[in-house]
Amino acid sequence: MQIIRDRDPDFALRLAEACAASSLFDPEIERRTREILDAVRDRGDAALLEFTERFDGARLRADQLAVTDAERMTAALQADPALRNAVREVLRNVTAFARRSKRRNWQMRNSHGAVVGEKFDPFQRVGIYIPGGRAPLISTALMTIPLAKVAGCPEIVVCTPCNREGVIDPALLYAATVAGATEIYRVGGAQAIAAMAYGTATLRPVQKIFGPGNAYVVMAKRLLVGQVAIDLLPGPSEVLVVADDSADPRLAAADMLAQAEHGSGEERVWLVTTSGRVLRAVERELRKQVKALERREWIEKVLEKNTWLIQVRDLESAVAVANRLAPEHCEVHTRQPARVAEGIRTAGALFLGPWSPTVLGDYVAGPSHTLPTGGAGLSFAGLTVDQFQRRTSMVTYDRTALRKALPTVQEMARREGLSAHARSAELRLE
Ligand code: HSO
Ligand code: ZN
Repeated sequence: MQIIRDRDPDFALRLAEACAASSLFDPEIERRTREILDAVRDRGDAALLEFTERFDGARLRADQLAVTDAERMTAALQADPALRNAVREVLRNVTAFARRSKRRNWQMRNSHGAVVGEKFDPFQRVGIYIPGGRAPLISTALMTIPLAKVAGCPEIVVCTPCNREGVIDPALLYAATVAGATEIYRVGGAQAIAAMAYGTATLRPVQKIFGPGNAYVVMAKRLLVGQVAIDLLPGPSEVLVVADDSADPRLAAADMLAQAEHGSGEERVWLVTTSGRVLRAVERELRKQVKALERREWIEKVLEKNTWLIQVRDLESAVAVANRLAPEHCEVHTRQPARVAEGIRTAGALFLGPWSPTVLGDYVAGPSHTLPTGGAGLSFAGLTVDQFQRRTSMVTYDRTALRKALPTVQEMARREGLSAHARSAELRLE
């Protein structure tokens, strides 16, 4: 754990360390990811099978890459009532949120009286990556696929790694199926992203790739922009707790430990507080609570290398620190959380007050838990349904409106020396 205070002379330097993620620009990860992408582009399914054996330990044939309907059916039959209920409730909140934020076609008249507007169409074929690794991320299936469904995407491809036996967790298969996945492939990592971007004999390419992943998955998405569209760059989990002296250190610590639990070893957690007492108490609570947790070993690694407790003079400075960190999740434990939250503009998701732990956003509240990490929040926002919608602008003029536009068109065309541009408008009014 690193403790830094804004009264320390080296504060700026140490804060910069607390901000600096990121595997996003790691040259070694970039080199290895490029190798994987090139192999899949050049050798298709054969490369997928090799990487699946090397990284997931499963020996598959090409005809086993796609999950069959029978497997999906079996998974659905295995799902017990508790799982069914949980999935239903998550879908309810996620779908309601997505319906609300879905973009709708609109029109208006511009200054010439012409009709201008936008229409939104779903992407026809989208690819969603669901990480495997240390836990089957059932919730990630429910925080991505339903958005594609609400947007109206007809083809929803899911890629997720299998275990050594070639098996995908049945609860994950069930959730992905109920959520609306139309195809599921047992392929993970950067190779899955490459397959969805370039296409292989088994897996036809998609138009846009969504979903979180490890450093290689995130790198693959970054490198393939242009070949496909991507959503954002969601990597290892992060949480920042902003606290004043009214905060309960037990809750702050518990929420920090939760996000440190994912097990990539790259999770990052921060506390920024105006209170020295709260800072010391959170430090104590972290050390105490971690002892009782199942994933103690992994979490302790995060506490050791990726945890910062930051003391600042006032809430304004706390907000400034939050904006620099651009945390994936930001919890506000202060007397007036709404007012503090107003100033925070770079967080993936904000959680206000003591009753709103990040886990609610991870699982059930409604907004997608697919959020920018590693400082990407400075330029990206979390996943929303409109990212599954492709926007087209539309313009309809009539003679009267065109006549009004003509002088400006002529002036612009003359300035740019593009007389054919002017001509195309003039011709219609002769
Ligand atoms: N905290 C993750 C989402 C998640 N948590 C899935 C548990 N399961 C996003 O950063
Ligand atoms: Zn989580």
